[in-house]
Amino acid sequence: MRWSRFLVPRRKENVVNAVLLLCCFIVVVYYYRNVRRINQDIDQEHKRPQANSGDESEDFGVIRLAPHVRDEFVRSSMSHVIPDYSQKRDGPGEDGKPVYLSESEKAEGDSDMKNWFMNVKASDKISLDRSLPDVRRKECKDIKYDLKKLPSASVVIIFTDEAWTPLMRTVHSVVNRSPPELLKEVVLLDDNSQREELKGHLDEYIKRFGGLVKLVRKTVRHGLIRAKLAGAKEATGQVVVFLDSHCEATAGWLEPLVARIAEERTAILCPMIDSIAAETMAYHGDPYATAVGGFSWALHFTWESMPQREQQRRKSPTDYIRSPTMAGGLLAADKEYFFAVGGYDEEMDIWGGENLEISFRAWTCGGSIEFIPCSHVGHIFRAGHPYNMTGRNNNKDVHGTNSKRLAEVWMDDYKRLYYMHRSDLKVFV
Ligand SMILES: [Mn+2]
Repeated sequence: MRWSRFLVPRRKENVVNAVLLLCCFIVVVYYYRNVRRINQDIDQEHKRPQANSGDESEDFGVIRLAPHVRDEFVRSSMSHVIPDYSQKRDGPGEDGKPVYLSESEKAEGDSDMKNWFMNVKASDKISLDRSLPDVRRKECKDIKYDLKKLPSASVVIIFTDEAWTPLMRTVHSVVNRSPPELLKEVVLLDDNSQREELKGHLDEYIKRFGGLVKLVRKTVRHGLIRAKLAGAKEATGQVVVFLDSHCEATAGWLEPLVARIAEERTAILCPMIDSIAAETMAYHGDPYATAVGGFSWALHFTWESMPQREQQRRKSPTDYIRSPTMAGGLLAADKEYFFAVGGYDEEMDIWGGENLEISFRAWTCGGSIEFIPCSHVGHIFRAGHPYNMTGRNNNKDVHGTNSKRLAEVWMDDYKRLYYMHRSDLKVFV
């Protein structure tokens, strides 16, 4: 009976004691509930990524959490459900199959090919979560990564007036197929899009990712190159990965990229770029990597066969491939290193030439360009550009003027070979 006087306090100090005890009790219960839930989430995501409903995050902020635990909270408030790809999926375009339009839909598809250089109508029929073939070689699938020891990555996707489904399928594929331990965030950078559905609707839509997908808007057109720099500055992961806004990431795409950067931080990496047909959205990947990037003296990208010395240096088909240049915009780099070498040239306008420029820059500054054969990302190859490609001062030849900058900065006397092709650019500054 002696302890019961604490429960039924008669004296003022005992009331205070009881209140303090109660407070301690509440704090302990809250803490226990949170830690247990975080552990459950982590367990669940290790087994099979499964999102929780978004209504459990009301305790967030009560307790100070380490950053990695806070990231888990972001994920636990995600209402987007990551599909279980071990189950067979039915529907148009599943498993990367082509979509053929019916007679009545064909006219719309044809006009999409003229306006968008891709069949948006076909893309719209396909699930944003569609399954894809795993085109990696067996040796790639056998590699085990210690995810806890690898650096985290921010995936930066630049878009300007991109069609909705290709853009969102890019985002879905990254969220669905990146290990939660490695994917710090997706940064969507809107380079001054004008289309209505990319405004408020997009803000609403990405709420399903519970903060994992961040949207940054630019209200003045930056052009791809400056927009990428702006997007990379927003990234908080150790590794920054750029993807185009019409890609699909496949199983195991991210692990080999961050693993190679953990090993060699001065390497700038490209995944294998598989093709997604612009007309049917059919996915086609090649597990055998045999080419490296080159360039012509007009400073256009070319494919070259892998030199013999590189073939001899590589011990396994999973080894990285050193390449003089890279094809386009899909790359992964250590963020600090990327900015230490100056990033992209911010005076380059809109698009074009930056892929060769970053290649010359990397090799000249003691880094390297490497292709990673175990990382596969699909890309819709279009026959043209569906958006405005005019640079500053009404410049209609941004590829030419960008390449001129590359020649002047990095090519010393060899720049004369570029001017042999582009004597028209020689006199201008
Ligand atoms: Mn592209």
